[in-house]
Amino acid sequence: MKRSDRRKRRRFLARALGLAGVGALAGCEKLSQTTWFPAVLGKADVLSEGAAKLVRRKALAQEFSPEERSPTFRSNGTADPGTDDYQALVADGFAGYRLVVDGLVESPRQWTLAELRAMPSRSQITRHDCVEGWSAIAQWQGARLSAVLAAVRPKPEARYVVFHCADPMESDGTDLYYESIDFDDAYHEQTILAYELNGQPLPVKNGAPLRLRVERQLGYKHAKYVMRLELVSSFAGIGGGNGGYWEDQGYQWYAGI
Ligand SMILES: Nc1nc2c(c(=O)[nH]1)N[C@H]1C(S)=C(S)[C@@H](COP(=O)(O)O)O[C@H]1N2
Ligand SMILES: [Mo]
Repeated sequence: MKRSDRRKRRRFLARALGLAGVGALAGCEKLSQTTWFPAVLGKADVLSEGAAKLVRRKALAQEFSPEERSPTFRSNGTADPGTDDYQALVADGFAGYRLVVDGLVESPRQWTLAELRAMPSRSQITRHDCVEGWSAIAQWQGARLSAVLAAVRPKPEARYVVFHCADPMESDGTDLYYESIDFDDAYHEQTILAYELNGQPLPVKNGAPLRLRVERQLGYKHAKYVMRLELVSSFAGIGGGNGGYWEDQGYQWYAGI
């Protein structure tokens, strides 16, 4: 191939890649004999890998039928936050509960449980997988996190949603459990702030009155006793700085199943 032809070919290939991705290469012959082809193909692989990852992040977790539900759904980690503030909430049936949503948002606000129940909702029967080696299938109903976020209007620099919980992890009442997810998961179809388990108000042992369900990830990401959502651009200054209580002990931040 003459050098000018090669240049033309390269321009063609660049355009084809830009428009149609790596599929556009199928009709080109003897491309692998050129020295520049492997480099371009390498880049195309990175591009399509990125696209595939996006598709995977949007994919739904498996859902089950009512008959497939586990006979019981156990509790793990905190089974009762046990603080005076939490006891007071339980005592009046969570009438005094407010979900606070603030941080990098245009209009911070609070929701009562009744207001959350009036938000766009979703019900789903999914399998919960804990790293400690147990799984259970249950039905969850809750407000779509996407609807809650739309109401507060995230600022452009917001990248993560941090879930601040009511339960202290130290006996002196400090080190509250917390977790975080990115916007791919926050806007995922199955990501809800659940207030019902198997058709009943969420029991205290499972995170009453509100817990996160983020079905594409492992159990420890599903924050229970959620009191506040904080939108942030980084985890610096929150807990140990790794985006979650267990992450601060060395667990992976992205715990995909
Ligand atoms: N606030 C809070 N959220 C939490 C935990 C916890 O101890 N505190 N434990 C996590 C872990 S490891 C798991 S497996 C699930 C357990 O949920 P369950 O108690 O409803 O079974 O909650 C997760 N969310
Ligand atoms: Mo877990």
